[in-house]
Amino acid sequence: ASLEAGLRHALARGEFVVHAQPQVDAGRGLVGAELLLRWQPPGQPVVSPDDFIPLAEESGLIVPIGLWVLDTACATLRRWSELPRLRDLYLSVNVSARQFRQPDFVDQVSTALNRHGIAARRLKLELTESLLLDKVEEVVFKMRALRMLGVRFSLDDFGTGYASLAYLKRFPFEQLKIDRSFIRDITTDPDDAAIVRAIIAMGNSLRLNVVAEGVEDPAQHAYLVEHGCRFFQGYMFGRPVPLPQFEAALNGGS
Ligand code: G
Ligand code: G
Ligand code: MN
Ligand code: NA
Repeated sequence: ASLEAGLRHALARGEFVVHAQPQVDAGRGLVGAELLLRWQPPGQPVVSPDDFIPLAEESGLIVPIGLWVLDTACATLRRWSELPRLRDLYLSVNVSARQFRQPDFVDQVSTALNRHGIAARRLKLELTESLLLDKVEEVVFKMRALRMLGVRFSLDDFGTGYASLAYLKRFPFEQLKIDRSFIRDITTDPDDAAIVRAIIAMGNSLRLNVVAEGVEDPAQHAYLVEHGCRFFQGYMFGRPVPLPQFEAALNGGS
């Protein structure tokens, strides 16, 4: 009960913050960043999204929280558009099923884009497989409407759900993220390595940008590059850090 009460007031009190983690291209270097939400109740330890997103989903609070994240992403992109080292990057935002299922979700996204006057192609929305299993027509319809605006989609945590790659063809994704549970032991576990090679090969043949998540060391990176993976996210390239720190690190050199 206290967690829900705290969460209920957190938005009004400005207790949410976002961290940013880089995404890199094997050839071009930094191409974008994922925004990761954190809750910082005053005088208490920071709360991880794993510990409050489920409750936020259940209670419906994910809708206003998700709107805040979306607006924060668009405000950030607006600020970045003035900064030479940051203006070509995209921002990726995690979208919960409950948020995406709101009847006015498309409007919510286009309102946030317009409010800050940013190019829709800078915004990427990360969806998870579970969303794709129900009311497929409705999901495809909304994704197409947002694609037409220029917004791009990423399939997060791929491999942990039930969606097959063949099934994926039905949805207009631009990017696919291999779940980090498959990447962790890639250099020692032949089964994980085989799964990852298969995802990369099929992702590439479906012309999806394949991102490996949770890349922590050069051996994992080398293996992934060797097997045709072009995009990476993980501690090896940068941990999630508070947005001001992310911006300062990049802008310092310009
Ligand atoms: O940073 P990590 O511990 O940062 O994130 C844990 C989980 O929380 C991930 O599965 C991530 O997708 C999810 N998450 C992080 N930020 C958000 C957010 O803004 N909205 C939603 N719905 N999930 C998020
Ligand atoms: O949205 P998603 O479920 O992909 O959330 C990404 C999660 O992975 C976040 O909790 C983020 O902090 C975490 N993460 C990102 N890079 C690494 C990494 O290299 N190693 C580990 N263990 N976790 C990572
Ligand atoms: Mn994600
Ligand atoms: Na993920």
